[in-house]
Amino acid sequence: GRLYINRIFHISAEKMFELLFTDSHFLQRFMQKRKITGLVSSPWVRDDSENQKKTLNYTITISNPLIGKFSTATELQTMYKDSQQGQYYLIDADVVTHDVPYHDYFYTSNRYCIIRTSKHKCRLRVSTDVKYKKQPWGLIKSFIEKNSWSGLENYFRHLESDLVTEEAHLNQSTADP
Ligand code: YK8
Repeated sequence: GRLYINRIFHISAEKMFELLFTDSHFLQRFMQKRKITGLVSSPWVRDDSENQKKTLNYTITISNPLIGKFSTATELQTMYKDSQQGQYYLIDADVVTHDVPYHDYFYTSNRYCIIRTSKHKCRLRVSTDVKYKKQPWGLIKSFIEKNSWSGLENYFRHLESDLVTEEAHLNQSTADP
């Protein structure tokens, strides 16, 4: 796997969860900028193992002539039961892109960890793994990985920088003179 974000924000853990995992204005704006459209999401539902699950469906814009322009995607988010509101949130988000070549071979698993470090601060860690449902040929595997890592790197770089901007906005009104 790869670690894409690992930093402390001057944002409470609860607020960070709200920004990333609810229908927040931040997420709406971010998706709009990344050209992710048609978002339909289910509410959180508790399953037999006490974890909470939620499904998102959306269309991503790829604009790579070799791959295509768009793909529908399904993201299954699992919030583990060890999560504690305002303290600690552990969420796995498994993303399947349905309309890209070799879509039946792989999916991406993103792990989001939000840890309260003080009343107004949290650490956000996001790590990602490309997972296989069936083993592809070596050449195809490296093709999948090259494209996935570059797409993910780009996505999370933007997410981090937008969070830094959001952090500044959230704190400017409350900052000490
Ligand atoms: C989520 C992983 C792979 C996929 C893409 C597939 C190319 C396949 C190439 C062939 C286009 C928002 C990605 C990056 C699309 C975007 C996905 C996002 C960023 C030739 C093998 C969408 C997080 C996420 C997870 C997986 C990403 C896809 O919140 O390269």
